[in-house]
Amino acid sequence: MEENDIILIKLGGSVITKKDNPLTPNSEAIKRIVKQIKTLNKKMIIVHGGGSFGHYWSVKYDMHTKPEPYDPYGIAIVHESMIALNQIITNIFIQSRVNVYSFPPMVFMKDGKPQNEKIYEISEMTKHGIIPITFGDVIHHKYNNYSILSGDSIMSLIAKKIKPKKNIFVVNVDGLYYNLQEKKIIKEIKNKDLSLVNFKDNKKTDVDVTGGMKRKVKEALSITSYGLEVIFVNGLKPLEVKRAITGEDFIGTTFRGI
Ligand code: IP8
Repeated sequence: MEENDIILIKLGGSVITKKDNPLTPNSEAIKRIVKQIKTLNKKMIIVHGGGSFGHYWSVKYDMHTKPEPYDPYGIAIVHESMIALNQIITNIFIQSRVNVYSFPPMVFMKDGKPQNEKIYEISEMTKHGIIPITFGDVIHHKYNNYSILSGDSIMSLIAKKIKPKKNIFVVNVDGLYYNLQEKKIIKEIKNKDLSLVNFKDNKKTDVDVTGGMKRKVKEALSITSYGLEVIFVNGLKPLEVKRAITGEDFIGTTFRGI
């Protein structure tokens, strides 16, 4: 498939929820982003993360990205919390007359593998004014196994199939830093060589079961390997998000397609 004029956007959990407060959305941040998205007339697919909803329960019930027969109550409550967060987000979009259509990843995943026809079908919806929205979630695999599927992984598996021309990770920092002390942003990355980035001080937090910034960079690099562009931009600065989408100058990191 040729590169597609769809823009794929991941709204990070640390932007759309208050990560330090369990089960608390950051409704103001969501509203500000939606307000910017509304001004654009673009084909989009949106993915969102779990933040203090899905991650909160995943940690409590010791659930991870590895398929295993987890506690059924944990499976139920993680999924329910993601549906609840998704409903808060979709309501904000729809109240602003941005017509999102929501579905959990089980719609396009089977036994841990993406279902191509479903992903194409979802991309077709963008042609007629609908913005499909999905989210990181707990998914079923065969033999009673379940796993946490990160929204970041969803980004790369959708990107692989439909080749969106831009793949934007909306995060709670200004981009990818060389290191966390100086907070100097890397403006552009043109190859897979990230030896300049110091991930050691980028500790995995105890509230994130899917791997935080390191996982995002891994997925970003896999998306660039399909020849596609990836952007990291700060969702707490919604004007920058808009600029990143429209192609104006913006503060953030661009990973060029390789
Ligand atoms: O925040 C994880 O999605 P992510 C979703 O995109 C759950 O890693 C259920 C923890």
